[in-house]
Amino acid sequence: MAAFPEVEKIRFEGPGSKNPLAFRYYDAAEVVEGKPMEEQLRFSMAYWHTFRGAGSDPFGPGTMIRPWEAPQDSVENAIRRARVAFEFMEKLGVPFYCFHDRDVAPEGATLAETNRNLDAVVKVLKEEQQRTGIRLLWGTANLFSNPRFVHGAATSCNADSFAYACAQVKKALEVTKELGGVNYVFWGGREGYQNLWNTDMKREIDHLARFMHMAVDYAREIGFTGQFLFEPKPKEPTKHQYDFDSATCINFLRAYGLEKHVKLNIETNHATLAGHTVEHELEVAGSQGFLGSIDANTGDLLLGWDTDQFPTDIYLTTRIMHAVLKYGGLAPGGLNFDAKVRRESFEPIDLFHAHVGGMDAFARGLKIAAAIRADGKIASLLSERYASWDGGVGAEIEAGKHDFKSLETYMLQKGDAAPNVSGRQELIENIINLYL
Ligand code: XUL
Ligand code: CO
Repeated sequence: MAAFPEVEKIRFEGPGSKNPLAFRYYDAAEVVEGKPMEEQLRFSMAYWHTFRGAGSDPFGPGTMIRPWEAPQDSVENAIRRARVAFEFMEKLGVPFYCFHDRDVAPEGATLAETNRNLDAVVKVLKEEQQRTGIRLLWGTANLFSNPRFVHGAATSCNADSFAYACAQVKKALEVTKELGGVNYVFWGGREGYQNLWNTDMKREIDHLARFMHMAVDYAREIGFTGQFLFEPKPKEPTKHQYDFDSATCINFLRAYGLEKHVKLNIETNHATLAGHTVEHELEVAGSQGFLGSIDANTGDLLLGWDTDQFPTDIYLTTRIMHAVLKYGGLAPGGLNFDAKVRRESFEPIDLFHAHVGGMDAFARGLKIAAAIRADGKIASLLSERYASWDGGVGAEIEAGKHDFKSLETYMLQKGDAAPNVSGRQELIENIINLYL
């Protein structure tokens, strides 16, 4: 029986459509910068928010109406939920999904039983993937919900929690491979600290590197060829997460010899919690060759936590897609909606409204970013700004032909630096608004 009988397959109806269950801008087949939108955007649904998010917050329990859920979770319930998830994704027309191991199947009394539960649901996920053609963008392990990870997992003071985490990631990698996952994500969960007096930071970070090396080694051993991704987040749940931002993560990967194996999965709301914009984080990653994938969402200006809202701001999606196009696309990464409907939006249909809005906002952002690039006004203002490096002393410095002494001689002869020209920020902002 269908879980969403009132919803037909969501179709592209164009900007004039008033149908809330239609795309106005996302036309999967429309070619933008040489590729169909479907390939440029690589949308993914996050299983944890859309199919496990109950709507609880620190002040009250869940509110979501989900008729397919039994009061008590079980493998049978998880299998029914998996079928509903695929009905949802099929109707939405989203080509990928992502999950944590514990999103899709319940924990058992022992690790062995938990693994058996997971296998039973993975069988169904595989069947549904084959039936629909929907693919796994990435798998990951939940190393933060169970109380055994109260002090963290890979950075726990308890060696047994570390060992459990390794066993869990081993299984999650096997399952991700089994389902043809094209990436595998590490998000820190509780890898961080609340209090430095009880924390051996150096030892914990060394352990995190050991853990990631073991994952890379095991992936090679089983022939998993997906891309590893590390997801920066500065705080929440711990006061100070070790994977703070792009720059911190890149430094960690390079310091521990992981830079050839791991790229970054950048999330908008995590960037803003770090006091950055998401385009800053994308630029830091992209310019250093670490741009892997995006967790698409947004925070709230007036709320200081990870609200994980669906992105509907066209200016935001334009800036993100401009960075994505600049760095040659996201594949094998994608745009994963790590976003949840509000606690007050508790009906199943709200899940469709949320995703349709997010997909349309990104399709629009893609088209606007492509128009900005095609027009070239912003690009020429940028290259004019650096013109002094294209010839003369600038080009000589870049070519390594100078040192402090020769530059002193140059400046002593010249007397003073050439005058600066305006940065034209307001003009640039006005030009951007012409495309929106
Ligand atoms: C938490 C978060 C996670 C990761 C996957 O803030 O973003 O859902 O994306 O573990
Ligand atoms: Co995320």
